[in-house]
Amino acid sequence: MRDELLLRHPGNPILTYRDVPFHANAIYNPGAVKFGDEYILIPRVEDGRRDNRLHVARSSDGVRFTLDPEPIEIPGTDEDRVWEKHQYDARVTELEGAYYIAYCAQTMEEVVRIGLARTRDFRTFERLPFPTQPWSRNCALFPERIGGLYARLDRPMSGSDAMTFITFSPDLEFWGRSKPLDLRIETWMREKWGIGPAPIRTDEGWLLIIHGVWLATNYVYRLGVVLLDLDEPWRVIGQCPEFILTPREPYERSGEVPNCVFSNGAILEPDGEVKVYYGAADTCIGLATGRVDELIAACGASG
Ligand code: M1P
Repeated sequence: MRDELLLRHPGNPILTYRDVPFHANAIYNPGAVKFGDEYILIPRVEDGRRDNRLHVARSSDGVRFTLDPEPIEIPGTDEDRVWEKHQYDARVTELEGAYYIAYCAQTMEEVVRIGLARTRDFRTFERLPFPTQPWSRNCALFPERIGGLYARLDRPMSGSDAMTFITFSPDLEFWGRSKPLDLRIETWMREKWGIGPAPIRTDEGWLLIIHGVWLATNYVYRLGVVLLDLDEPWRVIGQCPEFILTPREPYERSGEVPNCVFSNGAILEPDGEVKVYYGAADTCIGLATGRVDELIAACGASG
């Protein structure tokens, strides 16, 4: 049934802990990208100790994925590794012939900042300097330079006043010129909001899927969509007032974090279909699809 702008895949959930080839608690919140003919997901896998690592999952059809048994290895110093007790919420951006993975890097004491890795083949990974200090989450790079500079989105950890900022860099090492995104806060996202997958370029603007949180007895996580100006992406030029996906199915309603749909990976297909991969209840992975023109139109712009 289609009651929002995104249509759930009938095979949902498409990945669960049963698809993990070792003792795991959960698999969710995957980054997503097309790599040649292959679909790549980079999910958050929670092992039997509940430690979080990033793995690569591969598919030829975008629905049936096989998970690499070993986590992604990002070479680094002992100092770097302090930040690798947990790695999660990877967002993948194809940029200038390489793939950049921005992820949450969290210490044993639960201090979290953004880590950044680069790959060209999804087999070996290279570490780049940490782009943020603590406390930062929900980060993705734009897939092209803006005004000659690399650009990223990220948000301080939490809280209803936590804003998402766009920040620029000449070299992916030194970052500055931060500007907040001027989003309108709707009721369903009143507690907090953050970005979803990396921004998707369209002729009408940067299509940005977001997540929004409402505090009922507990948090309820939903998905929404906005459109950013192509040249001045801190300017929101369209915003869908309604959520585009809300927890309804049993696997979204119940799990480690109930009533949660959270996406950090989407793929725009050549025919205009948008595949949105999402974590359901911080437990498993669902797939929902929409049409790019309908998502743009929902933001109040013509598609
Ligand atoms: O548990 C729900 C989500 O909580 C966090 O997201 P945010 O910082 O935006 O509230 C993340 O831990 C995310 O992975 C998780 O799904």
